[in-house]
Amino acid sequence: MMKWKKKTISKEKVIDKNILILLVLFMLGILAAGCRHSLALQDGSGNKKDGLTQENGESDKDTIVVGFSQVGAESDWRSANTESMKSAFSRENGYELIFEDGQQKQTNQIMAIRTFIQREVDYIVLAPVTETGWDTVLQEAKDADIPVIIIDRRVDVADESLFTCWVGSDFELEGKKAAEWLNRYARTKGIAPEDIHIVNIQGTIGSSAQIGRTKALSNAAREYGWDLIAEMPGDFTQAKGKEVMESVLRQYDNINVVYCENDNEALGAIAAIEAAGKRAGSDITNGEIMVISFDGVNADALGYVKKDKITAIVECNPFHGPRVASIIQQLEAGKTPEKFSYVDEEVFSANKTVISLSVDGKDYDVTILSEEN
Ligand code: GZL
Repeated sequence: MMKWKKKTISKEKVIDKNILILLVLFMLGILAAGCRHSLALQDGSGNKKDGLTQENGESDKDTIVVGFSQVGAESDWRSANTESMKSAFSRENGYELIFEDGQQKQTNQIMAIRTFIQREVDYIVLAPVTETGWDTVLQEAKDADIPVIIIDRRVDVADESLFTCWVGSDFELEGKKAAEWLNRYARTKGIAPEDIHIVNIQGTIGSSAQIGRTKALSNAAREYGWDLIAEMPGDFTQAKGKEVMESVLRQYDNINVVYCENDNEALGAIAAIEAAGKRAGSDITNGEIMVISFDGVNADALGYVKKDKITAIVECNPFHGPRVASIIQQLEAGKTPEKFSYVDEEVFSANKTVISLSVDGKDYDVTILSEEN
């Protein structure tokens, strides 16, 4: 039987071999980590890949990929609108949402749309910061055969085939409701039109919401004979609303109505009114300053309505997500959805002087808010 001879290996050789094994293991570890990292980037785990955040992970072939360019995060309305879109276009609902915050700059939104085109998304949804300047990039999306759905504000384009559908509000109607509420209040209280002295704190200049709400007020002021003292941009933000109100209070001592084109501006304006030692409220014949606003999303603003610090809010419905998802499902099924669809909206007040109003031949009930509801 063959004896096994014990083979002795020198100590140096043993150390060399161990170092070699360690080196190979180290290299394998590096390799494995590298792969893991690149897989993470490809599995859409929400890592920033190309400056865009993937909201809900990598898609499989049945997933509908939607690129959404949002205006920004300037107001509570905007946050609610974003939330509505993100919950509608969730992974559970069969979507991969690529979300891009434009930070209220059209250049950012145009860049995002071009990235969506490069990534060959199935649909592009655009909430445009202002109405003009979209023709070129929407033509690029059309050339890439990607349907574009516009939400919220409008786009002013030469060729309306550049977008498939639009979902949003009738902003001029919102303004007409606010103006009609004030008209009925003044008539009921016996306040002469020339004794109504209004400042308009406008939204982002050039946005459909600003254009429509401003137009409605200026037309009503002319029709009813109100004194429209000033119109100044408040950018839909609380800070700017406060700044503008501080400025006009320094310039004018007869302001008795402030028309704020969104709730965040109204909260800022009320802070300025109270800091100036004045009172926000509907009793304008006794020196209060009436605040009228839009949106109805911000809880503080709705709380102010119940306290009559904001006299009336015309609702602007931010919940576009389900409607846009329904449009995409119709398109996926080869159907043709309505080109323009409007969301339903109410008027909120705690002041029972006006419980209904009529605009363009249509009647609208005012929803009376109280501490109970
Ligand atoms: C209206 C929307 C406006 C809101 C503001 O649809 O575009 O922009 O009224 C928001 O609150 O900032």
